[in-house]
Amino acid sequence: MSPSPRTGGDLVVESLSALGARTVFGVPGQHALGTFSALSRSDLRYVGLRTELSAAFAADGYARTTGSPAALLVSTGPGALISLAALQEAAASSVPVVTVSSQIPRAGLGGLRKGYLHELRDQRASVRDVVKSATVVTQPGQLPSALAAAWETALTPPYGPTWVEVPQDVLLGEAGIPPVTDLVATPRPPQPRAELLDEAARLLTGASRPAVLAGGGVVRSGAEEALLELAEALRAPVAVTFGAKGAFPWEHPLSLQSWLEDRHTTDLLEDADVLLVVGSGLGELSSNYHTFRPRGRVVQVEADLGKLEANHPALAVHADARLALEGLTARVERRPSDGVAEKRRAELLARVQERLDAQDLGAEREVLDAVRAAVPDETPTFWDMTILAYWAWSAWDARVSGSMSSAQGAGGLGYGFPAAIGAAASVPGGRRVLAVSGDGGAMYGIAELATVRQHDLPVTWLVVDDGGYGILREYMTGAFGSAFGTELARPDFVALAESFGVPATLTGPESLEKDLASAISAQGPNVVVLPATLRMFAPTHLGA
Ligand SMILES: Cc1ncc(C[n+]2csc(CCOP(=O)(O)OP(=O)(O)O)c2C)c(N)n1
Ligand SMILES: [Mg+2]
Repeated sequence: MSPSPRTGGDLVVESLSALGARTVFGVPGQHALGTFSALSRSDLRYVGLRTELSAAFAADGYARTTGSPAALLVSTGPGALISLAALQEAAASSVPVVTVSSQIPRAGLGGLRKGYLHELRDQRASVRDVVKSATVVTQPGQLPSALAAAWETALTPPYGPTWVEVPQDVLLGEAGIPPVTDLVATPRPPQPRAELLDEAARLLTGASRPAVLAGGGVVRSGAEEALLELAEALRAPVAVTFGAKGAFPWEHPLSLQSWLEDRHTTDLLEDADVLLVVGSGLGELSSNYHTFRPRGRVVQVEADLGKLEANHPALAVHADARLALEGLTARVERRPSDGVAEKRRAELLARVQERLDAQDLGAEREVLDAVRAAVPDETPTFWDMTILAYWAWSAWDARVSGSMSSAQGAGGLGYGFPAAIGAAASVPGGRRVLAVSGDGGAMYGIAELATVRQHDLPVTWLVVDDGGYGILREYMTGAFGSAFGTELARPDFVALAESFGVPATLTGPESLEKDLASAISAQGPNVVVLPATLRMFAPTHLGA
């Protein structure tokens, strides 16, 4: 039998391999079968999820854990559209995900309304608002370069999702060119301009109360070491945003940690005479809900041009965070420690604790402490939109940079479990990962219990079951006196997980640490269900 001719689908798979992909996530569809058939002939590992929402979240989790782009395969129309809510998170959190979507045959492109199944009038227009770039490939010979460009764009700071769509007949047609091996992507991070670094260094060196707010750009660019060096040189205290957990050592004498929803932290940052904001757009969650009013000079280092000065006037440095921090470290004058910043830091953290102590939040703090005690430092953790996660945004002491990820960028429910699946699949043989979801968010990805079983992925999934959309119940009761639409019938999560062949444990606040630790040290996937009604700490931005 003669070997089947190589197709456009082979070009997709060969190109992704040549660019460095090892694992691809996705869901097949009729128009995409050329790619899936080629996958079966390749060395790429395929992890199929049960919805495109979960597949795109898994790609996000993979990319955050590895720092490399994740490849995602989706099909035309509904498959493409369902992935978008998850890609919005990748866009908001600057995560490199390269999506290859199928399309209807070329004969129907251009809004000809021929009525192909899955047809959209203009599929690319639907995705454009979400992704960094969207390309339609119309000839097989275009595929390698189109994919290399998408890979490069995804990995150019600010990282983000990119999109290449390929009509069914291109995927099924002959490749027409030799196998793709020599294909490179060369992302060019934005370089800080020397005169801006000189000026920023002059301001920081001359500051009497410098401070730093470090955002997710520090993690994405691998600038943790440069951040530490700069902070120590300036003796400047450092707060990290929820997207930058672990970017600065939590217990460092200059660490303000990440209590950004606490007015005392806002006050300290506002009081800086020069505030360096690096890798953050100062969005809602990084500015105590836009109540932050810096009184000193702001220096903002940001790779995403549109976020520069979007919230506050600043010395705007359009640059990759690592390059800028290294440039600043080389320029600033080192100052000896006079103990002042350390003292202000200690006072701040004491005030934060006092504020918490004055509220009746013992149960919440114990649950979070139990999870922290059960989870090894280097274990990646993925948090859904649930009350325990909002606690973790502020209170979780991530001990390794990038070890805490959440949907804090776009806030889409259903992130935690599938993103953890992507991270667990990021090394051959699997890597233990923790996912944390509420009962509401758990239902978004519940079908992925089949995926962790099928691929034997070592995900430990903690489900906090409070019988409803707890945060909305709390908000509505607070705002309107009663809640509506927030109470949920839900399955017996333990029995349900077991029906998928995934071992599950029903725990309680007292046994949580022990049960979670033993789940984490077990083999394969497992679920721990914690029935508990947790509350949020009081906000400090209302009335500010
Ligand atoms: C896709 C999407 N739909 C709706 C929401 C609104 N939302 C935010 S939190 C939440 C409730 C989540 O409930 P659960 O997962 O049980 O967590 P809990 O608040 O009870 O801790 C909802 C519906 C959202 N963030 N994303
Ligand atoms: Mg709930």
